[in-house]
Amino acid sequence: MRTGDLDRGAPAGLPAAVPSGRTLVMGVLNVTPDSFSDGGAYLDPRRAVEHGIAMVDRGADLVDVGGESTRPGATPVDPDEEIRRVEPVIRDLAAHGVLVSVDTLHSATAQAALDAGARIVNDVSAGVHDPRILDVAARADAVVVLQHRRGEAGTMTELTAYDDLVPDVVAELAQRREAALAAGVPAARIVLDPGLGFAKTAAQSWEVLARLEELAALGHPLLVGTSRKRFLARAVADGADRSGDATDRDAVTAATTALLAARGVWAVRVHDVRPSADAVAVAAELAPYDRDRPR
Ligand code: PMM
Repeated sequence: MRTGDLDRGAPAGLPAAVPSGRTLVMGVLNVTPDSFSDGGAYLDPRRAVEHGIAMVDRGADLVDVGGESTRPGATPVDPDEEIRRVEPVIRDLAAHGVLVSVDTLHSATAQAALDAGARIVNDVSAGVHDPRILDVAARADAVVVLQHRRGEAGTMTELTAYDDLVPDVVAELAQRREAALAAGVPAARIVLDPGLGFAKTAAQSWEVLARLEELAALGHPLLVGTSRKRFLARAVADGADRSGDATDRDAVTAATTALLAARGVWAVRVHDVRPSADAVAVAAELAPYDRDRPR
């Protein structure tokens, strides 16, 4: 683990106005009744758009809009309902000049989101759930985030038996990368994500987080989502996480952002934007003075 060791640049094809040379902060906007930390808060499209813009005002560089909860055991959502939730929100945010990604498993939702102005497709199944999503992204010249997981929301907590955790995660993501390339997504538009908390125990999530250089060796920019996840609970001081309120993990989330930004990941996906934007700024202030940093 060393400064800058995860830096693989930025994906191609994003607007020139997107900052470069530092880690980006992706704000989470869940337009769902049941997401684990903010479910139900932004089901009304007007409130969702207001929250998206407020996140940009607080330092988000892009906003990830999702209409289906990915938490373990969540109820699957029909793509028609998912489109009804996310499409108006994406259209409005894009019209305000916000860079938008869509967090979806479904090709129909990805298509509707791209038509509404999203530029990034974030699929937590990396094209396993609905392989046509990769064709949709390729045709639209979108950036694609391929996240590691096993199984579906209902089964993934049972699928944590790995032969060799980090090499297995890397090999499974490498296969998804091959599927994306075969669908016509250029390598330069692929971002990889280790999928912390997805088919991983708490200890496994910490280990993957510590060993991200093995994932970076595949040569793609990394997106990492630690925000409010259960595995962080053991790092919350004084057992303050006992309330079951996921916002108790916001300070620990920002601490992970500082480390990830120092290591040069492309982006972090967070709910509470301001502390992570500050953490990125801390890493950016220190970076020029680090004589070991790869350039
Ligand atoms: N985590 C959640 C949802 N989508 N997408 C990516 N690429 N990486 C993640 O870690 C990730 C994700 C977890 O659910 P939340 O939206 O309630 O935080």
